[in-house]
Amino acid sequence: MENGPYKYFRDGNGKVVRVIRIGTRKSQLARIQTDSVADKLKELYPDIQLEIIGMTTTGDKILDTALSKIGEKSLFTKELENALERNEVDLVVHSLKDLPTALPLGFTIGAVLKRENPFDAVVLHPKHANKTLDVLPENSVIGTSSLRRAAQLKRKYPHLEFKDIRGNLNTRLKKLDEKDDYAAIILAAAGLKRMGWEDRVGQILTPEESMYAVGQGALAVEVRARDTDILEMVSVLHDPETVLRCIAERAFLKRLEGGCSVPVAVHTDVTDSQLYLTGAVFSLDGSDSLKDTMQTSVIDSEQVRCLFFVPLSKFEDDSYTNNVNVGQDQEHVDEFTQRVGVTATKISGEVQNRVEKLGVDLANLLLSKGAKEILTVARQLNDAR
Ligand code: DPM
Repeated sequence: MENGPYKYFRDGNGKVVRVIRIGTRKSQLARIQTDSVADKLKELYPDIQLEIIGMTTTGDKILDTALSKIGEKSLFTKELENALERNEVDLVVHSLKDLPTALPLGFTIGAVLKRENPFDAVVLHPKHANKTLDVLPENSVIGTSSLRRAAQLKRKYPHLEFKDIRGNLNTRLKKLDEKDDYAAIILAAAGLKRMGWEDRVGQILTPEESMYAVGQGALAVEVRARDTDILEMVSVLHDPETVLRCIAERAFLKRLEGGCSVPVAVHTDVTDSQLYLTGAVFSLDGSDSLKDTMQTSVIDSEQVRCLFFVPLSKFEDDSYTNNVNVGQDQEHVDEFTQRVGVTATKISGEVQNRVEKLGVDLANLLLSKGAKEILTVARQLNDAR
C-alpha cells in the first residue's frame, strides 16, 4: 500500500505498518554500522519494519585520488542525501566524522550514538608484527591519507615517511598485507573494532602522538529536518555525553572553517560535570602547531541532578517543542533547532548552547594566535602536491 511519501504495508494481522527505509553505502564497514543502528531501532520499536538500501557514492567511485585533494566535502554523503530528499529512504547512517559541520538545508543529524574508542590505531605489516612506530626502521613508509594523522606523526616520528593510501578498509588492509609498499597504516580504532579486526591493532596512539578527528568513533543518523516522526523515533538513540562532546568539537572545526581534510585534531573528555575540549591545528609537516584546552560545565542550571536532559517541566514549555511545529518556514526551523547540524531536543538546550560556544571560543583563541595562517598555508601546500 503506497500512501503519500511513505511506504506502508499490512502485517500478518492486517495491521498497517510503516516501513522505515535506511540508506547506506555498500562498503562492509558502512553495512556493519547501518546494521548496528537498525538492530537498536528494532529492539526499541519491535513493531516497525526496516528495509536497508545500499547505494554507491562518488567517494566510493573515485578511489585513486587522495581524499584531501578531491575537495568536495559531501563526497560520501550527497547521493544518500538525494535519496533522503526524494523520500526513497528515511534515514541514513554515517560516521559522524564524515559529515560536514553545516549540513545542506533540509537535513539534520537526528541521533549521535555512543562513541567507540575515538583514537587512531597502528596496523602493522605482518613482517613488523609486535613493533611500534618508534622502533620501525628508518624511512619506513606509513600509509595514511589523513593530513591530520600525517602532520602529528611526522612531528613525533621524524624517522618515518608518509604516503597516501585510499580505498575502503578491506582494500587498505589488502594493500598493506599483500605488497611491500607500507610498513604500517593508520586507521581509526573504532572502524577496526566494528570490522572485528582488533587483533590487527598493533598500537593505539595516545593524544600526545595523535589527537583524533572531530566526531571520530561516533555514528550519526541523518534524517530530513522536517520529518518529525522519524526525528522523534531516532532521538532516543542519542548518547548525551557523545552529543555534547561532538557539538563542541564540530563547533570548533566550523569556526576554523575546516572541512574533512584539514590538519585539525581534537580531544574531549567529560569529568566531574565539566567538558574539556582540547583542539589543535598543524602545518602539513607538523613543525608548526597551536594547541589549547578550554572547559565548561555541562550541568543544566534548573536541574542540577539531571546532567544533560531537559527538565520535564520544560517539555511543556512551547519553546522547547516548537521546532516540531509544522508550518514554520524551513530556514527558521533549521536555524532554531540545529547546532552544527545536530538536533537533540531531549538534551538541555542550555547545555548544548554552552558546549557549542566552548568550541567557538577555543577556535577564536587559536585564531588569535595565528591558526588561520597555519591552515591557509597547509591548504595551499596540499593543493600544490
Ligand atoms: C575523514 C578522515 C578519514 C576518514 C580524515 C581524518 C581518514 C582518511 C584516511 C574525515 N574520514 O581522520 O583525519 O585515513 O586516509 C573514515 C574512517 C571512519 C570514518 C576510517 C578511518 C571509521 C571511524 C569512524 C575515513 N571515516 O579513519 O580509519 O567511524 O569514526
